Amino acid sequence: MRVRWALEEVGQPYAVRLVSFQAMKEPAHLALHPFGQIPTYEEGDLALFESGAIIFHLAQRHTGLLPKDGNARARALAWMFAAVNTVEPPILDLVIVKIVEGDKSWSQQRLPLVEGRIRQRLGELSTRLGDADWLDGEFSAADLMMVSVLIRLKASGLLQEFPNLAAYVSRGEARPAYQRAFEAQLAVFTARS
Ligand SMILES: N[C@@H](CCC(=O)N[C@@H](CS)C(=O)NCC(=O)O)C(=O)O
Repeated sequence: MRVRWALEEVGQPYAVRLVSFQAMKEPAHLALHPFGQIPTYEEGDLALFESGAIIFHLAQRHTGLLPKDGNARARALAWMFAAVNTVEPPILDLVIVKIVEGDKSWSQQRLPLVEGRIRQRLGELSTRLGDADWLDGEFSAADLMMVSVLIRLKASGLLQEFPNLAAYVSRGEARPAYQRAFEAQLAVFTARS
C-alpha cells in the first residue's frame, strides 16, 4: 500500500507482481530482497527493497512528495526515518504479541507493556503535530510514511485515544491518491477470494 500510494501521489503508472509466501523465500526473490520480504521495486536496471527507500527514491525522482527547499527535504527525511524507526517498532510489537505470540502464557502480561510504549510514542507525536494538518508544512513523503505506520493501529483503538492523530490518519486516507491505491489493493484480494 505504501508504495502504491506513493506512485499514485506522483502520478506514475505501475504494474504489480504478486509473490506468494513460498516464492518470497526462493532465490529469484531473495536476489531482489535479501530478507525475503515484500515490497520490492524494479525500474529499469534498478532493484530496491525497504518501503522507506522505495518511497524516498520515488519522491526524489518525481515532484509532489518532497519540498524543494534543502532543509525542509532533510526534515522530511528525518520524519520518514522516525516513522519506520521510532514509531513503527512498538506498533509491530503489538502485532507480534497479539497474533504471533498470542498463544503464549505470557502474552497477556506483555500486552500492557507494549501498549504503554505505543501510547508514549503517540503522545509525543500528538503533542508535536498539535492542530497542524501535516508534520511539517505541506503533505510530503514524511506524512505518507507516518500515516501508513499509524494505520496499523486502527483496529486496536489506541489511535482513537489521540483525536488529532486519528484525524491526521483520516486526512491521509481521504487523499485521492490513497483512495486509488486502496481500491487497487482491495481489488487484488477480492479477485482472489
Ligand atoms: N522494513 C520492511 C518491512 C517489510 C515487511 O515486513 N514485509 C512483510 C509484509 S508487509 C513481509 O514480507 N512479511 C513476510 C516475511 O517477513 O516473511 C519494509 O518497510 O519494507
